[in-house]
Amino acid sequence: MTKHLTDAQVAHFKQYGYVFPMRAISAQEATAYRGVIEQYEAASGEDVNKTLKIKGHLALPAIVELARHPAILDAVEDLIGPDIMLFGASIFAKNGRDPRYVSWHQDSTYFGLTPHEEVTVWVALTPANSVNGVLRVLPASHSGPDLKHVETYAKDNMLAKGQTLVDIDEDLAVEMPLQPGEFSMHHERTAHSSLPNRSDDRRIGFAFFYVPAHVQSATGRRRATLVRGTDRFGHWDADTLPEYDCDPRSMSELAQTWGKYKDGEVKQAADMTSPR
Ligand SMILES: O=C(O)CCC(=O)C(=O)O
Repeated sequence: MTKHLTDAQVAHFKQYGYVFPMRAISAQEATAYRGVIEQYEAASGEDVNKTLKIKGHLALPAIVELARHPAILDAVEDLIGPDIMLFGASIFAKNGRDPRYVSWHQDSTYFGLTPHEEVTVWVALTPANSVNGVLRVLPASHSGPDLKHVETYAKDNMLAKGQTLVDIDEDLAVEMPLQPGEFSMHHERTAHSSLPNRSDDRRIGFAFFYVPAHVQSATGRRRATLVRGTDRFGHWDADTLPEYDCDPRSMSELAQTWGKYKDGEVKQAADMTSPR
């Protein structure tokens, strides 16, 4: 018995490595989350794409709450089972008329997890569509190995290293349009990307990275948060969750983790991992 996804959606995810659209929260709630983020952004004076990355949930209790939303966790449970760790969270916010894009990439090459069972939930806080740079996937790309990425560090690429898969057949790409409050899910090996925002308003999504508790870091001990079930494995130290907005204890952990990721300490783990 599944909790949120239909059997057909579970089968689709297994075969193609993605599924959408599912609803987490109402459109009004999504707009309220957008407000929380934009307030944080105004107060910090910095582009959220530079701050709320990899452990973005550590800045704001509201984001931890969204990551723990029962509708989202029910769908995650349908794919990876009842013992769920939140390994990370990143915002992808494009401004109106923003030339920035996300190149084709697989998260598995950079997350350093073993085995490869991570599932990303991308929650839309604004509409996401063909005009404003919707998330796109390459169906069934999750069923192969980790592929070679070229690190371009290209100016308008929103990825820290401009990591890019070569030889992608764009004609095979599937867009995952969402309304505010809806979410999509993709496997960590599913190749994905997005184009610039050609609309006047922002396109904002928060990506949450979940693993079953038996998945471990292939790059030394790291931190995560048990969001559902029981951790019988103890592979992860606990995140320092924020008790209030910008709690300095969790902000310093966020900055440290994002810095390590950006600066390359979390390396490709493909050689150390099992195929799926
Ligand atoms: O939101 C985007 O444009 C890209 C998202 C992404 O790369 C991810 O969710 O892993």
